[in-house]
Parts: sequence; structure tokens; C-alpha cells
Amino acid sequence: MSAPDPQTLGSRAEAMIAELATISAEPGRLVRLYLTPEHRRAADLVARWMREAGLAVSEDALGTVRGRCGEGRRLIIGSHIDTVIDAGRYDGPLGVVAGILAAEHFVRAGRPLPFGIDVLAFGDEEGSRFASTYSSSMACAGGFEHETLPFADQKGITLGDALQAYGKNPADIPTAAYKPGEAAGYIEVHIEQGPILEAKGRPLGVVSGIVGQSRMRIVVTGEAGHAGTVPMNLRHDALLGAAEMAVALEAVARKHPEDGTVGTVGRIEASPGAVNIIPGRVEFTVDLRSLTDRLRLTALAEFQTQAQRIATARGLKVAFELFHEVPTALMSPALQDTLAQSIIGVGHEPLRLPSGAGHDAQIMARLCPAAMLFVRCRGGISHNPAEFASVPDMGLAIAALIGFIERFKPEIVK
Ligand code: HGY
Ligand code: MN
Ligand code: MN
Repeated sequence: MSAPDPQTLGSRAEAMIAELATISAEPGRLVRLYLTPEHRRAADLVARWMREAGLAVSEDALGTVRGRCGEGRRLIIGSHIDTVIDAGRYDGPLGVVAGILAAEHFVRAGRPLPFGIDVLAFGDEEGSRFASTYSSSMACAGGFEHETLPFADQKGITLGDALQAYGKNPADIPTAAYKPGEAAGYIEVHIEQGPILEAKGRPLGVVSGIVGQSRMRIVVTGEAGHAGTVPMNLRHDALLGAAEMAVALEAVARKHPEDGTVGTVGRIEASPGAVNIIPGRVEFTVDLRSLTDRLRLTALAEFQTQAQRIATARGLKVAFELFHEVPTALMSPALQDTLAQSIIGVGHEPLRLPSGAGHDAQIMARLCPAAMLFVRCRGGISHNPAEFASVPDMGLAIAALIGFIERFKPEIVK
């Protein structure tokens, strides 16, 4: 079997990622949400690439596109093709394209492996359309949360209805789950979305663990009033209360920088939303993460205490709704070592680092031993159209993934 050429692999990956990036709901920015016409077009393009690579293609009840080759227990290689709003083009697609090109290498060589390969293109990792997230990988891991089916998007379309409109039947969701023992391992190639690899001058890294996340919806209720006639000391301004709570979240997250706690208010909406009305109601989101579940839950409780104190002091009401929680997931030590060997095999020193971003790997780690290969990205920028991974680095990652597949031994993985 000819040795993989990183430059060729990197150039092919760049071209495929560029083609996928043209599929967007909006002309001026990249928006590709779960179960939308753009998801359908992207899934069809990925399915074509999988067939051209010699993989048998199917699509499961959640819309995950699956490319399969070989027999026996499965080594699953996956990532997602949905995006955030105004996204970069590498977050997700790099992992799917890397899987297709790596699997193609073995199909073309015609040398059967002692296990089969499944390449998966998940459709709902970002949670950009519905309050649920990871629903496609959760279904593969056998943990789909049926209580998310009534969750509606901003147009009032529920996840269940969107699945039906996409041609799926929610009753089939259990069929997407891998059978016990069927999956021998999972590996995901992903841009780091952080600055560490670049700062250390390393193209590739081995992920040690993925932080857990808590996502909350906060509703602050005050009293709408005339912006011109209500004196400042008599106001119950929901927006100022929410603003003070957002600053309190920042203070909680900044308290212990060593424990990697981060807190973000990503979305805020004031109503009734007129220039001359004191906001009577504000809804905002909180995304809180930390290196351990204990630290994250402690920080979340502290934020809620602070928010309640602020509401009481301002004569406001505050309601908290936790709509997403995923625990910290450690990556398989055995697979981390195999991945480290594969990075050395392509001539680089492996760096081990945690992931502050969530990934499908933290769900698939519930199904089987999981690993992640991080790829350096310029300035650590992500969830931003300036996101960039170089052709040489992507080529090295795919060559390392091929080396990982060659070294992978299902029976010893714990
Ligand atoms: O939010 C995250 O960490 C991931 O990009 N979905
Ligand atoms: Mn991602
Ligand atoms: Mn992302």
C-alpha cells in the first residue's frame, strides 16, 4: 500500500471543504442548520463523496449520513456538517472529509482490515436550530432524548415535525443506535478552536478530555413603562437586571482561571423592544463550562444565587431553565496513546490538551472508547468566518488518521 501523501490529502480536503462551504441558507455568511434544505444538500454531497470513495452509503433516522467499508466490529470516524450562525468552514466538515479520505485509502489498497470502518456525518452537533444538541450522535450512542422532540425552532417548527418533513419517522429513532459491542472505537478529527497548538508550534494534538457544559435560559421579569415619565428610582427595568446578571456570570467565571471555567451570554432579547419603553421582560442564554463537573455545577449554583440577589434588589422576578447539560468526557487512554504514536509516525511531537469546545466525541464516548485528533487553526479562531486550517496541517492530520487506523486494535482498547 502506497504511503499517504499529506500534501495531496490536504489539497483534496481543502477543495471538498470549500465545496461544502458553498451550501448555506444565506448568501453572505455560512449558516447550515439541522434538517433544513441546506442540510439535505450537504448530506447529498457527502453521500456522493462517500460513494466515490468506495463506501456503502446509508442514512439513519436522524439524518446522519453513514459510509461503511469492511466487516466486523466498527471503528467509527465522525464529525458534523451542521454549523453555527455565520460559521467558519472547518468546524465539523474537516472531520467528515478526513474520515472519507482515510477510509478511501484502505478501500483503494484492497487490503482488508481486522475491523470495519464507518464514517458518520452528524447533522445536529451545534444545537443552532433547536434547544437540543448532539441529537444525531446521541441516537447512535443509544441515548436520544425523546423529550426534545417537541422543542421548537424560532419559526415554531418542532424537532419532531422537522424530522418528518425531512423524510424521517421519529418512531425509527431507536434503529439508529449501534448494538452493544458493535462499535470498537470512535475517533474525530477537528480543528482545535483554541490557540494552544499554534502557540506551541505544533500542527496536531491529542485530546485528553472534553469539558462538560450547562446551557440555561434565564427570564427576567420587571415592569414595562414609559421611558420618559418613570423616574429612575421607581423603575423595574428587566434589561438592567439582566445586564447586571451577565456581569455577575463573568465574575463567577473569572474567579478561578486555573479551573478553566468559562461563562457566556450568547443571546439576549428584550421586550417589548421599543426605543421608548422600559423593558418589562428579558430572556437571555447562559453557557457555562469548566474542567470538571463539580466545578461547573458549583459555578452554576453561584451564578444563580447572584442572579436571584440582583432580582430581589431590583424588584424583579428571575426564572432559570436548564435546557442542556453534558458531563465532562475523558478520552480513552489507550486510543490517546495510539493517536500519539500516529502523530509521531508523521514526524511530529504529540501535544495532549483538553477541549473547551464540545464535540460529538463526548457523546460517542458513552458508546465505545473515543479519541480526538486536534488540528492547529490560525489564531485559535472558530465560530467565525475567519476560521482557518492550512492544507499541510490538514494533510498531516489525515495521514496521522490513516496511521491510527493501521495501529488500531479493537480487542485491546479500553
Ligand atoms: O459549543 C460547542 O462547544 C460546540 O462547538 N458545539
Ligand atoms: Mn465542531
Ligand atoms: Mn462548533
